[in-house]
Amino acid sequence: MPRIILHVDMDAFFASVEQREHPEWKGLPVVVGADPKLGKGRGVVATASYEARKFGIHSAMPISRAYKLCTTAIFTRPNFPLYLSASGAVMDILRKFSGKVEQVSIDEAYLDISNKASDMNEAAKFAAAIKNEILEKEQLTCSIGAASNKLVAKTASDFRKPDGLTVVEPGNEKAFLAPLPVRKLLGVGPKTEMVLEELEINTIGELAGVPVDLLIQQFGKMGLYLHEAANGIDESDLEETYEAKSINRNLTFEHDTRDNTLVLQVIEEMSRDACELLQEDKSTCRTVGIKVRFEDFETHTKEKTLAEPTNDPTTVQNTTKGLMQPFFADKRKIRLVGIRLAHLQPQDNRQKRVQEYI
Ligand code: TTP
Ligand code: MG
Repeated sequence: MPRIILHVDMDAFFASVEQREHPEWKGLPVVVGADPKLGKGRGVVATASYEARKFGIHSAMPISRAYKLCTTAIFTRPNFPLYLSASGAVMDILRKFSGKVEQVSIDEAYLDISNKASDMNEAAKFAAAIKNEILEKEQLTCSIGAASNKLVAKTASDFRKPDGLTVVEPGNEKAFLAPLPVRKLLGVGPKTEMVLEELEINTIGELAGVPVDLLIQQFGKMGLYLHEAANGIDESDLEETYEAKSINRNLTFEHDTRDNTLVLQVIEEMSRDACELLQEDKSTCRTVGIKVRFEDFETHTKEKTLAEPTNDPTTVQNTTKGLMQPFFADKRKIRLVGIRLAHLQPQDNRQKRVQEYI
């Protein structure tokens, strides 16, 4: 039975999160990166919204060049805590869909769904459900590739961006890759591309047709990889990554609400529930945080580092409720609240540390 692997990659990730937080930026060219300082700025573009890409702006481009290409774009500095929080929320969703997940970067992951789908038809439905949930819960789009291995799934997720879904049937791996330029093959950088170009090898299909000996002669061990990859062969398994050491609880209200008592009640319950988990696990947390999303999707997170690690529900409840208070001054209705307990450590850690000093 062929495996079924999905590769999920968020679209223009940092820029899309910024557009979500600033709905008035939706549909406009947004460039996340260094300060352009009216064209005199140093530093580079982290990413650009698809609207900005139409002007030729892309990741790693000098910000001064991006400014020249589109002076009217919205230039904004990166807000990493915000992207990490969005990334965590997306990864939480992916982990609900499959127990076997490999997070590759802040905005991409592989899922092995061999046990969840029996063919690519089912895989496509599964992928569509993931896209739906990420859009509904996080208001973000992603592109997904489905294939019998990681290499082809990753190439497929990039095939129709943004908001794409590309399925490669088992047996079609080689044919799918063949027309693409060699640069699209994972592991082929500008240097390898240049050497291949000199050999008049421009497409992956052409590369697949080169005898393996010749490639080994030219590239050493990498030659064998190039041969297999160009032929759509990749036996590598997922290197499973596990959730960061934190406990997260989120709730989207049935109806956006301005009922502070209800919000506090939810936060109290989530805090108690999370503390029970800590106690069962004989662990404590050092950092307590909350998340609030308003009706327009603007999202805020706030954290507090405690003087002492704890798993005491009252302490955690008082902290989360305290962090929540300033948000009640806002006139907007609340769409979602969440809590996060982080910097988890074993309960007896402190004792151990004390013993070390004796
Ligand atoms: P990518 O997935 O490479 O790019 P992207 O999500 O912005 O766009 P695409 O739709 O093509 O996937 O990278 C994810 C994030 O990593 C990106 O939003 C910003 C950051 N990043 C940088 O900071 N510098 C870089 O050079 C690249 C490539 C990405
Ligand atoms: Mg991406």
